[in-house]
Amino acid sequence: MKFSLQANDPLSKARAGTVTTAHGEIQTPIFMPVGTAGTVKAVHQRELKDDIDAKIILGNTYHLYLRPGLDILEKAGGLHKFIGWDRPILTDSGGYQVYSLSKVRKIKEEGVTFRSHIDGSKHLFTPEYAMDIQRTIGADIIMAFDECTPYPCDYTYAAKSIKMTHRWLERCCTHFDNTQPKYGFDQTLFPIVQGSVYKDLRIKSAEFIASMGREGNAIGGLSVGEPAEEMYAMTEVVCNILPAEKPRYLMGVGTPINILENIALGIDMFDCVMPTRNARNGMLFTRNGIINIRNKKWENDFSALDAESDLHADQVTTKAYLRHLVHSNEMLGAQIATLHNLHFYLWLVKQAREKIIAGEFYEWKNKMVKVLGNKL
Ligand code: PRF
Repeated sequence: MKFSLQANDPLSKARAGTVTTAHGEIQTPIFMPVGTAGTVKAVHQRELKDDIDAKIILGNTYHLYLRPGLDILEKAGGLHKFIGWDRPILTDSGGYQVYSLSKVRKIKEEGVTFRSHIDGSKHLFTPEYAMDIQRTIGADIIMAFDECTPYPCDYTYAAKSIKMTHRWLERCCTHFDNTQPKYGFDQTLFPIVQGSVYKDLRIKSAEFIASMGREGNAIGGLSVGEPAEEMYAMTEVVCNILPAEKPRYLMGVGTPINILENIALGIDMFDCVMPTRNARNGMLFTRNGIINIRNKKWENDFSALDAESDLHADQVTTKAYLRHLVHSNEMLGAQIATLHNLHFYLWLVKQAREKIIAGEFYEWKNKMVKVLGNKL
């Protein structure tokens, strides 16, 4: 993997860069649609490519390991081949998903024991196994096995937790560096900063993560219920420590406003289920604010979702029709709403990049933050 910087915004810490992987280039800042179980829910791979030009998607170790399982992924020749996607993929390590989804779990030094949310079967994820699984899935960028602390989290627990996450990281790095990719292309491992909302713990963790000298770095444990101002304060502290010449990935963030504010603090990569999950409930993100398309107010609105959008579905779908589809729980409603939201998120980060290159990011960001919070 390679990372190069094209521009720095003069009035903020925002940057425009390029990540180069074996499956192609990603211009940053970037948003990565979440494709948990080998599918970005309700969107076909051809639409991801041709309609919204997604440059990289995310997969989840936890889900893919449980179903379809490692045998099938390996027989397929890895996740790219299995799903028919030849652009970059990033996989999360399973750490976070085990905490948020599985039934029973025990966190020990060795790893995490959990029961599958699908059939109740018992499993153990260790840092080494998380590397092996991600080698088998075959993503371009794989994540370290960490503990994402909940919010709120007392200081003593958070302090103990980062120590374990750091020991786990050393095990991840050793094992990753002693194993080979399975499908003939390079993979890279990103470590994850933790430390809850405590500045001194975040500093300690960021210094440790930076010292590992990996090709990119991530920030976890945020957007777990804390006020946005606390998230920004932590991102700022951590970005001051993580090396500028490597990409910075903020995990699981966030709203369009969160994304813009974190770009201003030096973040390059984002993922979040918000545009896909909320689409399925009728929440649409637009350049003028948020719409709930289920609202009666759209019942007789026969105007296009967005006549000026370059997304075909935005031009040809009326608000009244999408309201009807979502209201009736029609599958096409989820498809159109998801495509719309992902297109908007990708438009937003692309605009951000253009503004950074033009030296106009800061002012544009402040203007956008004002309108994006509107409820239409
Ligand atoms: N760790 C991992 N994945 C994550 C997170 C984390 O802390 C978060 C937190 N927002 C989202 N996804 N491994």
